[in-house]
Amino acid sequence: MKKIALFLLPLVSASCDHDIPMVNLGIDDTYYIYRMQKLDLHPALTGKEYRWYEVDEAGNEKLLSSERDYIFIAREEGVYDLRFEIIDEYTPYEFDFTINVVHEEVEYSPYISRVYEYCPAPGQFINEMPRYEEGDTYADMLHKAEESISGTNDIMISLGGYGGYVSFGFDHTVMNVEGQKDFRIWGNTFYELLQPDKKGGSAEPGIVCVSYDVNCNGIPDDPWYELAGSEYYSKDTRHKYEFTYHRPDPDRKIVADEDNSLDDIYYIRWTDNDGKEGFMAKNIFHSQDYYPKWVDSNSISFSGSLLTPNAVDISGIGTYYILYSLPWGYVDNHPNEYEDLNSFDIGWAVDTDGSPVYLPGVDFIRVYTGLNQHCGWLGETSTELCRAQDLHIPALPIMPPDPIKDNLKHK
Ligand SMILES: [Ca+2]
Ligand SMILES: [Ca+2]
Ligand SMILES: [Ca+2]
Repeated sequence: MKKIALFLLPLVSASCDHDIPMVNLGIDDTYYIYRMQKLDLHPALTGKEYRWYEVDEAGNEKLLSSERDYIFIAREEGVYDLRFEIIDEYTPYEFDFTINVVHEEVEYSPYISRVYEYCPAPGQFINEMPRYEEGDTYADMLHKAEESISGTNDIMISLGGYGGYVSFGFDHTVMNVEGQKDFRIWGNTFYELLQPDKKGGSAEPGIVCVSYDVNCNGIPDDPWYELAGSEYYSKDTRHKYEFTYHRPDPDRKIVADEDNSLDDIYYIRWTDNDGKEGFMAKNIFHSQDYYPKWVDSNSISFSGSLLTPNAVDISGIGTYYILYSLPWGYVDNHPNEYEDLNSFDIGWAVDTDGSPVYLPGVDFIRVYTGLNQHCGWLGETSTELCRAQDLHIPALPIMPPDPIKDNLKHK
């Protein structure tokens, strides 16, 4: 087989050379696409270098990309004139084409439309928010997570302890508007009242990551970038952290700590890539299993950045903890009425070395619990969320309850 292939190769390539003028560039003269949707352009011809330009009415070129492939996307409707050039001494090529960006047929929702991944860490609200029912598979739990947080359903889901995450998206690409925050996420943080000036209470900061569907397959299998919040460059933030939870050992010694309302302090063992280990305790308020019941594997691993603990036991005897809010850039970190402090700029995206990355928009947003912290009877710190909104799509008016109709429903 190999010999035949080698023998045929020169013939095939000779005939290819001869055919080049007949080969289609693979780019049409005119396209119609919806705003905030991608047009994935793959020229069929090759050369030494490539240039994609947008050309204005006066004929001025604005360079868009020097890669062979290009994804076009626009937030604004209109007619866009593009020019594609192949720079090559033997086969140069120039091609002008037009992209008409039109309004979507079905109005976009400003809220979550899909949950792609729900992979919480163990925790006191796991198997409850959303609720696991006997026989539920991962797909069932994913569906429950989606039902909880899509649209304005506003049902809290918990991500459990450090690393647990959810990934979601919208019915369009969330555009990165220069100099503006792009999306907002709702959690369940409140400020406590003893120290009103200090912005603390129940802040359980979740770290946000974003991803652009660069292979245009609709699946979150593309690079993820962390949004660098206020603590990203702090010397106290640990990057490239890896953390593993181990399924509870049925033969473990059950030890209670009654002072802290814990009935099993060696409940779920964890290990990290610093060689440390510890335990997630079970408390007396949550009797269900903390380890996700739909997970078959005996360990669950997470990785990302680790924030420094934000809780202080101001009672000194474990009765009153304040979990202080971080300045900005985290989920479930300030009460929902503070819109700006719960909003995120795609322009904060950084790569694994902390260098800024430009993304035209994002198709996938991931939130994970950013701390490994246990606060006595309060239990482990876990990020919760219930809604997200694209800030560039107007919010839908929320209908006030109709007392007459609601009354009829109850009869
Ligand atoms: Ca932005
Ligand atoms: Ca993809
Ligand atoms: Ca919370």
